[in-house]
Amino acid sequence: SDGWTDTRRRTFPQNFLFGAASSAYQVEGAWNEDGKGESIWDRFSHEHPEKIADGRNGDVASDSYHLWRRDVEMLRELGVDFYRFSISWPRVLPTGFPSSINEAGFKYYDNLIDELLKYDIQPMVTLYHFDLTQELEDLGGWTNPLSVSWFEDYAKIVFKRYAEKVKFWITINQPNTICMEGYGSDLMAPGVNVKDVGAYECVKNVLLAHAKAYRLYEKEFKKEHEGNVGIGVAVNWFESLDHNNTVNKEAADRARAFEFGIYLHPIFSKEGDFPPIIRTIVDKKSQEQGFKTSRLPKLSYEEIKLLRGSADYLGMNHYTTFLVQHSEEKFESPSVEDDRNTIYTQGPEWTSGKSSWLKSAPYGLYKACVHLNLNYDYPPIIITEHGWSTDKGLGDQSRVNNIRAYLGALLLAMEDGTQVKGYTVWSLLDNVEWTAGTSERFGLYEVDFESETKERTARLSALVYKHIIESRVVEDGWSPSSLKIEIT
Ligand code: PNW
Repeated sequence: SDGWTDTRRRTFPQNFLFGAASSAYQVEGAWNEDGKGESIWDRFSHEHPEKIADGRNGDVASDSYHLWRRDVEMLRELGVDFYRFSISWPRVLPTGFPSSINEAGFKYYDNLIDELLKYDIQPMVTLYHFDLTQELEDLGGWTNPLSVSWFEDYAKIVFKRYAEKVKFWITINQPNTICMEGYGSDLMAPGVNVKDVGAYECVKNVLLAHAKAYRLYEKEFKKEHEGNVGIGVAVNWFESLDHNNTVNKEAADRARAFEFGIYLHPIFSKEGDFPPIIRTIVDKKSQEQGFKTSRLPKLSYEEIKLLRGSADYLGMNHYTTFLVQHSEEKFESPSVEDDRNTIYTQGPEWTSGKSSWLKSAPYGLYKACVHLNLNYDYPPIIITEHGWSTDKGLGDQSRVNNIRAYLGALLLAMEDGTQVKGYTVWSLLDNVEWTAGTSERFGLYEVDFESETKERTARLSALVYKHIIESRVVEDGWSPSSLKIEIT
């Protein structure tokens, strides 16, 4: 058999962890309640309502700030081992600085965490999922080298408060989104669009912020509390459009380096530092463009050492695959796009999610795992996000197909030695999908955003996921309608 069509029954090991995810801005709402500070997404969505597809922003969102009991009830219905959620920095430190601590904000997370533990669901806490305080942004945000210590100070307060109860930590979610879209474009908050040096300054600072938080935990909390600290990186797969075309194969190498190698190499490679291919390209371009120093900042020997090995596991966010070509057309210069110089397409035959970028190509997850194994020597991995978008509606057969297909690919990757400890569905419930508003639904549970009560209802995929968790099996051709499952 060719490995892709074989129907042998594979099972997830008993100690494999299944979970579901969300993030603060996307679900909490209560944007200015009980002393919460303003975040860059509050500012961005209020100043640019035209950028939010259906105008629905995070002001109320899924109202999880008030409905957390129901959220935990849903997690119990699913039977998950853990819940990945993020702490809103501006909710707990309204200015961003430790000089002002919002006890009411912390109380919300106290309640959520205690409720989870009461039912034996492990909290997996993301410290930063895109919602910087506006006050820190006004000081330059992630382009200011001081952001490293701002984040470290914040992390220390949160570690102190929850080290006893939280054993899984993610420092920062998706540096590529933060830096390339938040600073290198106007697509995501803060949308400052500093294409020349901003995005790379951000990359360096975000990486160092992560590493400082990791070392802090290692030094002050690890021994007593034995938690695991990782970073969340978008590791989608990037495949050359054709395989007998050297130019496109090199373009795919560049795509992988610029999309995720730039974050993984400093942390997970033996040598550390930025990937040589990026150093070479950006140094050369910078010189041609008349910069005195490279637009890609240098890492000092100390910084390289600090970063290398600064993760107990890789939090891998994987959604889709892109086919890569070398670009003949010139991009705006200077910019990261121009440095990378690639064009992405996707297979016309691949099933489409609701999001324009989301196509189903499960072999990409397998290949991404093999790539990580070869380049970073079989790193411990938790899939911290994978998911599928649909319209609203409960009959989400396409999500069921997608999750089952990707879990099947994951089992193959594990059979070939990939060290995967757990898997997380994005998302537990419908939420505010950044600039897509609520026009793209990722939830296992539907949220009725029209209603005052933001009622949640299980979709078909919730029932299927529950069954997968229980049985540890993903069967091809398995039809949920043939089973009588009840949500309890
Ligand atoms: C993630 N891609 O972003 C974010 O971490 C979540 O907050 C978000 O809700 C979720 O995915 C769904 O969009 C991504 O282009 C954005 O492949 C884009 C991609 C992947 C992940």
